[in-house]
Amino acid sequence: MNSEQLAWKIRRHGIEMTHLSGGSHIGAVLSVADIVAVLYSDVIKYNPENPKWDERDRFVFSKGHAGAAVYAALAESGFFAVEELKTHYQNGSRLSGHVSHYLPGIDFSTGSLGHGLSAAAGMAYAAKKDRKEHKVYAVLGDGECNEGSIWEAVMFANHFRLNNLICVVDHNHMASLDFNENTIEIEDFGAKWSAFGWNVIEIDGNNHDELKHAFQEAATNAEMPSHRPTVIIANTIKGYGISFMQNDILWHYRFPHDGWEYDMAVTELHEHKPTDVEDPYTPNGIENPIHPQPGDDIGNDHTFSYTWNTTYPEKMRRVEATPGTSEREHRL
Ligand SMILES: Cc1ncc(C[n+]2csc(CCOP(=O)(O)OP(=O)(O)O)c2C)c(N)n1
Repeated sequence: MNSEQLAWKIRRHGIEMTHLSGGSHIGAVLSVADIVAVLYSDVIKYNPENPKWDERDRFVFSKGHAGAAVYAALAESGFFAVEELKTHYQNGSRLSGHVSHYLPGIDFSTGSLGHGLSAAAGMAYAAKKDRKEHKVYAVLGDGECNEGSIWEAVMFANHFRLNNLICVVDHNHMASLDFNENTIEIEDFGAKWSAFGWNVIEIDGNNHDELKHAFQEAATNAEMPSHRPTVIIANTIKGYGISFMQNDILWHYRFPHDGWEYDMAVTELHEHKPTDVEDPYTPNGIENPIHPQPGDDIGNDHTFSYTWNTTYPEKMRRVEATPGTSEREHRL
């Protein structure tokens, strides 16, 4: 399966898994789907027959709340039956809401944000000590980078010159309740990583060509004498692929409900289905989809504030500061 096909599958499974379970984080699954798809189709060395294979690349999915994306990639890569995806979030399921290492193919349980990069850095350090060739990949959320522990790990990785560590930040500019810039300001994000000694590559994280080039560049960097760890800042859109979920914070926690929400999500996915991909749930899409009615809550901005939004024109991104008030004070 190529990366575009896998990304579509991840999105389709994500819609079904959150729909069936009433589970959260579909927006986060959709933004990271392309990153995870490219990793599993083109980048990470793994063996589903032998998940603990010593030479495998290690993978830490630090934004563990979007676990559905990884579960879908693992099932589609042969680690367990695709049918099991339907158990996501159910009592007794191995597919817990947040990523669990009880599942074959998962190296580290996550969900409590801020810990994944420390674990990944430790794995990369151990690989160096043991003179192992494998690499360690970590995927973080940008809101997650509010956690101080991230920056300890960033310094540790630079100090020990862990160029076998490749971190991808899903930079969708949103956290759980609002845009990052209205929560904790993180820009100039790339400059921060660079100041901490990392090799920084900034790309469109929903573009597979750019992702593949970035991973190649990171692999080349792993051979370089400079020994700097690499971060790929992957600019993405939260909710990417479903028009009414894009850049709307509502879909951090809301799941696609019965009716127009589920029908429209599946219908939109089918409009962009790559060839030779089968939908295991609704093979021909939705026959008579329910459409949103005029009074339905669609296309509204559900963030707590709207001083910054990638889709807003420049002049609307900041509330006009009144004389004598700094922009930051005004935002508060
Ligand atoms: C330590 C910790 N605090 C709070 C949460 C609750 N929480 C879950 S997702 C989330 C937002 C994460 O934002 P980001 O890292 O940008 O990921 P995104 O969903 O945008 O991909 C928060 C605060 C958590 N899981 N762990």
